[in-house]
Amino acid sequence: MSDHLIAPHGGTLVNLVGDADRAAELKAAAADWPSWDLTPRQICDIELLMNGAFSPLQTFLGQADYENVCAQMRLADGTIWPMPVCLDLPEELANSVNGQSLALRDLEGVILAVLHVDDVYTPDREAEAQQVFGTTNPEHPGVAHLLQRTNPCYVSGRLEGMALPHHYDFRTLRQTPAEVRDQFQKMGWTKIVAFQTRNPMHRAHQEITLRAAKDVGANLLIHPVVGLTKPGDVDHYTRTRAYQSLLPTYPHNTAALSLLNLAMRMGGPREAVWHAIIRKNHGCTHFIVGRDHAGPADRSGKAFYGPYDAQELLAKYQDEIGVSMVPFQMMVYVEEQAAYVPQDQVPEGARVLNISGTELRKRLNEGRDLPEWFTFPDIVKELRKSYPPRHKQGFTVFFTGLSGSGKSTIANVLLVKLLEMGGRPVSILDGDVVRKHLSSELGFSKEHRDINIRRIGYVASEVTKNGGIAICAPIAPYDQTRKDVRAMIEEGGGFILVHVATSLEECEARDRKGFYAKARAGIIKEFTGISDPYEEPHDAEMVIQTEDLTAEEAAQEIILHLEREGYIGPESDI
Ligand code: PPS
Repeated sequence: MSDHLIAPHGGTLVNLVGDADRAAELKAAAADWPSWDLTPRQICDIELLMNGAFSPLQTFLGQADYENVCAQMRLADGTIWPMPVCLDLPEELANSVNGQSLALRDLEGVILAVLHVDDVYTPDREAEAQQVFGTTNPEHPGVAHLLQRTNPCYVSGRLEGMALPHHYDFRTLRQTPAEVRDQFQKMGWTKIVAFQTRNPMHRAHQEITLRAAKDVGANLLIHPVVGLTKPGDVDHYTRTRAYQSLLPTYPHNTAALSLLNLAMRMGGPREAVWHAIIRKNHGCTHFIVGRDHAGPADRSGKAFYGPYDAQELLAKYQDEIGVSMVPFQMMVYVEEQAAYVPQDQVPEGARVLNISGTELRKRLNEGRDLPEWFTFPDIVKELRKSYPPRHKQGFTVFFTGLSGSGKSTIANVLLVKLLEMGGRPVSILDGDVVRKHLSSELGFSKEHRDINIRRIGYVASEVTKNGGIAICAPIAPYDQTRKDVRAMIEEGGGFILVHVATSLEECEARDRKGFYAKARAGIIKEFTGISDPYEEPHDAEMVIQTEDLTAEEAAQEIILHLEREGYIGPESDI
């Protein structure tokens, strides 16, 4: 490691991965030890502990360090450390492994490390949320994770690494801090400004990074987080391809790109201090902090932190940490000057252009133009590949309604009409048919109905994610289950809930399968509408009254709705 590079936090770059002999020894011994399958968050944390990105941490925080970090942003020895990095376990396991060695496995069961546990404690997670995030509001993603998805006990002890988690994507960009430092040394870089991001970069970001590097006379490390970010963020594959396409827009040999497998906490000011320390460990001397750094907002759009809180906090600690902050105002495009300008330097009355993240998504969805002043053509190309306009996205039409309401008939007409149009593949998941194949062992209890609907939702979400059309037609009597399925499918495309609102009287009068008579007679138990509940949806995109419409007319109404919403249209393949 070069003497010319900034020293890591705490003075030494930690490396917890032992040699091959020790790893083999541990692997053999671990066969008899208790083991824990690490969560995705814990896998990110353990990678950064093992490779030294979290130097000087040598393991997950023990109780004394944890309490000090929460209360004072310092480890027990006084070193600045703003974010708890803890191994959370269920109570029973945590208590049973005290004084023992615990094998820590990845999602496939490979042992990554061994923790020799000698510290088990039960944190006050509400207090942690308040101290670290300044709130206990579960709309804050860091708080939600802490209060809803974190196990109740934390454990610590000596951590022995065996292997870093394996990544198969963008392998040349996945460097350890030691490898990043090596690269800087080879290139003769000593002054390096780091840029942290969890979003695609557009012209405003390029302008900020260029200016920052120029202002402090440094080289640039674009250091995006590809571990865990905020739900709803653009996936890291798309972002990384976009960063790669941006790199040639910087002066030759002045900018580098490397990926950081960090699990963000979205902790605003404390997170900014943490980010700066992590970059110091990668050999960076400067760190860019813009507006709203790692700061989330609540459901109403209100930010949890002030726009420049992160800058204020890091300003207080930067000298002690030894990394200089490069603060930036939000950059906006001033039309008359045809240039990006910090928001506080916009001339009076000048016309300012900006495209928000929401507006960007909307334009991508509608296949509308993204102007040259906003971003680069290659980045638009990458975003369009992953976020095609609606008429090229997959979607699910999810029918719900009583038995005999006409769901299957309308679904089958819709299927034929969509097939006639051609283009995207269409799959139908009809209630009766699914129960023959996918759910043949299930009955009609609430538990079984929920499993059935979640299976249908899962298959539909796969079809949708891959650009196809899924038509589902189960009864789906429970509101929460329908909502869960909607959330799952909307991650990868469109979801249109169609309530076939034929009344119980009408369904019973038709009684096409003779089931209602049997249900009344008590021969069929738990029959929806008779002896089992049906929760009417209040969030349906369409309500179909079959008393007034033929199945063909109903299907046509749905086609028109899909057209209005942009899922099918003149330029669409379908
Ligand atoms: S659910 O609640 O969504 O899981 O139901 P679903 O998979 O759509 O299955 C409904 C079909 O099963 C037949 N059937 C019953 N329906 C409701 N309650 C009870 N107890 C019951 N027993 C059998 C019925 O034919 C349903 O088909 P459709 O096409 O809806 O009439």
